[in-house]
Amino acid sequence: MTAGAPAYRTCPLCEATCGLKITVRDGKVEGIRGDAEDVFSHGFLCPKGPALKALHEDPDRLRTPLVRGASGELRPATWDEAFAVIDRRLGEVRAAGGNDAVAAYLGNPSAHNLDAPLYGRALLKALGTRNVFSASTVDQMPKQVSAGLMFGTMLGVPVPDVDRTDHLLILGANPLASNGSLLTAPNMRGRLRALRARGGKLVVIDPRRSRTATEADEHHFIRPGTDAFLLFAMVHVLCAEGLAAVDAQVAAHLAGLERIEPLAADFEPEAVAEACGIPAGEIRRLARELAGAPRAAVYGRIGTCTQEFGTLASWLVDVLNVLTGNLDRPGGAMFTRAAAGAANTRGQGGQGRGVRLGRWHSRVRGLPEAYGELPVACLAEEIDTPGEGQVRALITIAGNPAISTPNSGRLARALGSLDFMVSVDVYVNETTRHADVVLPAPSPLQRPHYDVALYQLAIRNVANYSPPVLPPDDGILPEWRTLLRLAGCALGQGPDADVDALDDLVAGELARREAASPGSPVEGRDPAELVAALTPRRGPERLLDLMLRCGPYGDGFGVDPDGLTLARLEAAPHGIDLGPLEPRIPDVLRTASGRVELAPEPIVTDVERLRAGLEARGANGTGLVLVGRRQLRSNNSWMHNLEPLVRGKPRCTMHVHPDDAARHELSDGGRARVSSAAGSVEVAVEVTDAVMPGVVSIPHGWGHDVDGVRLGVAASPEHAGTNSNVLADETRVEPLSGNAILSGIPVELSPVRAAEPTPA
Ligand SMILES: Nc1nc2c(c(=O)[nH]1)N[C@H]1C(S)=C(S)[C@@H](COP(=O)(O)OP(=O)(O)OC[C@H]3O[C@@H](n4cnc5c(=O)[nH]c(N)nc54)[C@H](O)[C@@H]3O)O[C@H]1N2
Ligand SMILES: Nc1nc2c(c(=O)[nH]1)N[C@H]1C(S)=C(S)[C@@H](COP(=O)(O)OP(=O)(O)OC[C@H]3O[C@@H](n4cnc5c(=O)[nH]c(N)nc54)[C@H](O)[C@@H]3O)O[C@H]1N2
Ligand code: SF4
Ligand SMILES: [Mo]
Repeated sequence: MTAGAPAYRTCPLCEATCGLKITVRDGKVEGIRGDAEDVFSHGFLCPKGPALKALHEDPDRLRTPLVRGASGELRPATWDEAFAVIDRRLGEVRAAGGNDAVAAYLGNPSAHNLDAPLYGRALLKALGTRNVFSASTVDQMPKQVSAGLMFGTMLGVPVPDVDRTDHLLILGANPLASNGSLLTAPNMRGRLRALRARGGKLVVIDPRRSRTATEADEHHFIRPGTDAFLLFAMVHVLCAEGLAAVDAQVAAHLAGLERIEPLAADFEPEAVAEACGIPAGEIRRLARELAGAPRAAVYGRIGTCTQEFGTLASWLVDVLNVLTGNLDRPGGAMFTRAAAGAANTRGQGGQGRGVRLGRWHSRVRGLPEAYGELPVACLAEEIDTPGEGQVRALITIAGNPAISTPNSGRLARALGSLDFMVSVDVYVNETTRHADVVLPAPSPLQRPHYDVALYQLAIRNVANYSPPVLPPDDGILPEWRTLLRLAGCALGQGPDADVDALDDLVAGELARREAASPGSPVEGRDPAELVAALTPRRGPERLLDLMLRCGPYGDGFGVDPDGLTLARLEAAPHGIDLGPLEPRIPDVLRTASGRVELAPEPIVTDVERLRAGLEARGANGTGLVLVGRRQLRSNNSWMHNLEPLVRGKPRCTMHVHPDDAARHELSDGGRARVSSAAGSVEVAVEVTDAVMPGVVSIPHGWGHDVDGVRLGVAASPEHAGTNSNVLADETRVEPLSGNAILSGIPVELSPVRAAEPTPA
């Protein structure tokens, strides 16, 4: 029996980046606990962290490539066989339909590892397709659009300084279940309790009394999709009562302030109260208390994004942060200064190019691109609508769009009709069952880790690198090699391109960009010399070392010998704390004006739609609507095959308020039929007053009992659940961001009576 020293690893499953302490004996994981010495999480973890063991050992987790055989079955194959098929069939599709005939979809876990962010870009570039989709347009794209327009970069999103604030207003987020989003902060429960213990106030706005709401000083139910009305009314109060007090440093770099008051004019609390379901007096008090708190932050997340006015609501969150003097000051909403990967960490007087949206449009519906991708709500129609530019092949990477995107029924049919599909994934699930080739990715314990994306949104500046805990399974390729080999096919280099040579190109390109970047510590240096200095590293570690060394804390390849390198992170298994957030305006800004754009034109224009929406509410804002919810032991669509997480009472239930249950003759523990414009499902009913009247809630990510999946646990009748995105209407997107509207879907309910005995 050999038990090595414990291994330390950052959990890659959500945005909280908890440190794990993993004991391994004889090559097997013995136990996973929170790492008490982790500089950021201090031992905190949730039940999903230890489930990495079950994930690693899951017999259904893929360990070899699969190729669809003549009989139509996916069967094990060698990598060479798999790539030979990919090279030939992708080549055929592109020869017949051009580059745009191949679409790509990147799912959520690709933001949680090193490989996809660093090498996915190389693959997309090689594919040269405009049909790039991701989970971002069923998630945070509205915030990225509002932040991009206001501050100039897509990840320049202010995060609430939770540890120092006196007043936190949360809308549409439930960090006690989700562990935070666009807010990297392990142990949010502890942090929120500390906020209250020091005399601070926590206010939650949510159509459900969420776990976070039960911990708050104050919770207000809000009618789904009406956050922009509420927030505008608060802006109105601040302006009308002379409570706006912009911070002096921010005021010196601010444009558009004078446009805010007139824009808010129509949204007085009395005008929006009924639509929101929050009395006008309460709205006034919320605004006054926010303005009166010494340090306060407004934070909105997915409930404020996946809705009709997502970009407006996301923008108004930061308008309130500006007007109350809380943007960019300790205890307010601040910008992280990440150690690696952020485009805006060096001072350039704040000037930049800003963001350009809508550089191209989707073929069928003409929806605009944002940050190089099209709304995933268009994916099905791009596949099933004939004509030039029709998508005939799809590559999915770490994504399950068949469950996570709107109108799953139509998308499933579309996926089934493709000429060719490749998936890089760890399971055969609702999406990858349609693939002709499935390429496995290693388990998280078999790969190195650094949260390039999430550390850009952390409430402290931190850096933590984890080496692999276990050696790879025999013959499995690291994901970055798979992505580069796919790129090789797309580049016409055949099925076994020289991956190391491609990797050298990627590293060379990154070094070239750094050397050409004004203000970089390596500005003007020879890129080849920089890459040579990273020897013998390659792959993601080489790129990470390069980014760290050129980053704001880096050694600059000799400029600051005490600066950060990957080697220093390797010597610090519990991570390195780089300190609390500090004010960063103007240096963080990358708008063309070099200012915070408080009233960006596309957003101002959209206010007219909001006014119309308010008028329309009066007439028809009273029907039943559907929202989602997240659960601590679940992670989107893909961790339901792990027995330790799904055991216990069924989680995929519809929450219905007792009044609505009575009206629709639904009973707790019974079943209901739920119908919308897009489809209809049957779901288990849970009657609870934790959801407001007029609203029902079904968690997304379920509905695993479909043909062809290989999910022994998840697909079983007791765990399969219901796919709520059958109900989401893919034709409804938020116009500025193209984000799908998943919250506030009009539905109708009816009881499902116990099955009548079927006649023999
Ligand atoms: N109605 C409704 N729909 C929603 C949401 C909602 O709130 N309501 N939320 C939306 C949000 S926020 C998101 S982010 C999306 C998520 O949408 P997706 O990203 O499409 O779905 P996930 O469930 O995260 O699926 C992740 C996939 O990656 C695979 N996987 C896991 N680890 C790895 C790995 O290391 N490498 C590779 N290659 N594959 C891996 C899993 O097997 C799974 O197939 O869903 C969205 N859909
Ligand atoms: N355990 C667990 N953790 C996760 C995930 C998971 O699936 N499970 N997914 C991860 C991902 S991909 C993401 S993006 C994050 C998301 O993290 P969060 O944004 O915290 O997501 P939720 O927990 O779904 O909380 C959203 C809340 O918005 C409310 N809501 C719905 N509609 C509206 C509305 O119109 N207005 C307002 N004010 N509220 C509304 C819902 O009732 C819900 O309580 O979580 C991440 N963490
Ligand atoms: S909260 Fe849970 S899932 Fe998220 S990083 Fe921590 S242990 Fe992992
Ligand atoms: Mo997400």
